[in-house]
Amino acid sequence: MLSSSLATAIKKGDRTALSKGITLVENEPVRAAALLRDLGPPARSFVIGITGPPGTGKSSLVDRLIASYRKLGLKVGVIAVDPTSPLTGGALLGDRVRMTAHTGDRGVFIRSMASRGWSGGLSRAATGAIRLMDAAGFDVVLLETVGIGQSDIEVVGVSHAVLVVLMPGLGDDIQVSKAGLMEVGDFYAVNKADLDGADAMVVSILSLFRGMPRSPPVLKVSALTGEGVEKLLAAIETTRARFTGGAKDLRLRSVRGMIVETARNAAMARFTTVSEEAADSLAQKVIEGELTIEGAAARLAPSSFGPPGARTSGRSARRRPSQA
Ligand SMILES: Nc1nc2c(ncn2[C@@H]2O[C@H](COP(=O)(O)OP(=O)(O)O)[C@@H](O)[C@H]2O)c(=O)[nH]1
Ligand SMILES: [Mg+2]
Repeated sequence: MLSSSLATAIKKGDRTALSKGITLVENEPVRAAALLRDLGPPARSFVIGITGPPGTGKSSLVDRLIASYRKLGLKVGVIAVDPTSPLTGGALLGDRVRMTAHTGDRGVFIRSMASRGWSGGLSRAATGAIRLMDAAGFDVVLLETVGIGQSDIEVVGVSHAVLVVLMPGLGDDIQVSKAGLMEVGDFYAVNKADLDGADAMVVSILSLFRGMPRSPPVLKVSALTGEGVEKLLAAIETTRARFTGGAKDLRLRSVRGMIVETARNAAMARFTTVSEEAADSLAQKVIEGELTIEGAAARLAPSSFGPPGARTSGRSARRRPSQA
C-alpha cells in the first residue's frame, strides 16, 4: 500500500492499517518516514509515559488507567515496551495477560514492542507509533517503558506527563536516583500500597526531592485493590485538562521530544548534543505547520538524513523477524 493511502486508512481509524503502520516504523525507517510525513503534527493524543523498574506494577496500573479512561468515554492506545531479556522473557506474555480484559474493546489498541538489541531504534519506533495512534484518533496514549537503562527512560521524553512507578522494598532510594528516575517524573506512584513499607517508600522519595527546585506529587496506590488509583488519575487529569485546553508548553515539550528522538536516531553516534533553544524554535515551526518533524530533525542533524530513499538506520535492519 502507498504510504499516502495507508495514512488515509489510519486516519479513518482502520485498526489493521494502524498495525501495519506501526510495523513499518519498527522495521523500515525510510518507508515509515514517508508515512509519518503524511500525518501532520501530532494534535489529539494526550501521551502518558509510564516508567519504573521491572515488576513495580506498571502494566497492572496501565490496565487500571485503561479502565478509568474508557469509563470517561475516551479511546486509549497503549504501547508497552518490553525488555525481553533472558531474565524477564516472560514479561511480554505477562503484559498481554494483564491487559486481556480490553482485547474485545474497539476503543482500546494495545501494541507491545520488544526492546532487546535495538535500544537506539526503540525511541524512533515508539515515537512513530504515538504519532500513528494520534492520527488514528486515540484520546490518550499510554507508553509503558522499563526504567532500567538511560535509553528506556529517554523514551518517555515524548510524553505530556510522565508517571514513575515504584514500590515498597525496592531497596535504598539511591537505586531510584541512580537510574535517572528522579529527573523524569511528573508524578510518582508508590504501587503495592497493600503491602508493608509503602509509607516508608513515600518518605524516602520525598526526601530525595528535598532542597530540589521541584516537588512532584508522590502518591500511594495499589493496582491490585484499586486503592489510590482515582487520586492518581485526578492528578494526571489536571495535566490532561491543560493539554486539552491547548497548553502550549505541553505540546512543545512532546514535539520537542519527538524531534530530538527522531534526529538522535537518524544521526546515531554522530549526533551528540542538542541546543534546547534550537529544538524549541523548531517545535514552534512544526506546531504552526511550517515544518514536518522530519524536516525539523533534519535541521538539527543535516548530514544524517542522506538523499531521499537512503536508509537512515542500519540498526533496525538487523532486527530479527522473530521479535516482531
Ligand atoms: N500486592 C500487589 N501486587 C501487585 C500490585 N500491582 C501489581 N502487582 C503484581 O506485581 C507483579 C508485576 O506486575 P506488572 O504489572 O507486570 O509490573 P511491571 O513489570 O512494572 O509492568 C505482578 O505479579 C502483579 O500481579 C499491587 O498493587 N499489589
Ligand atoms: Mg510491564
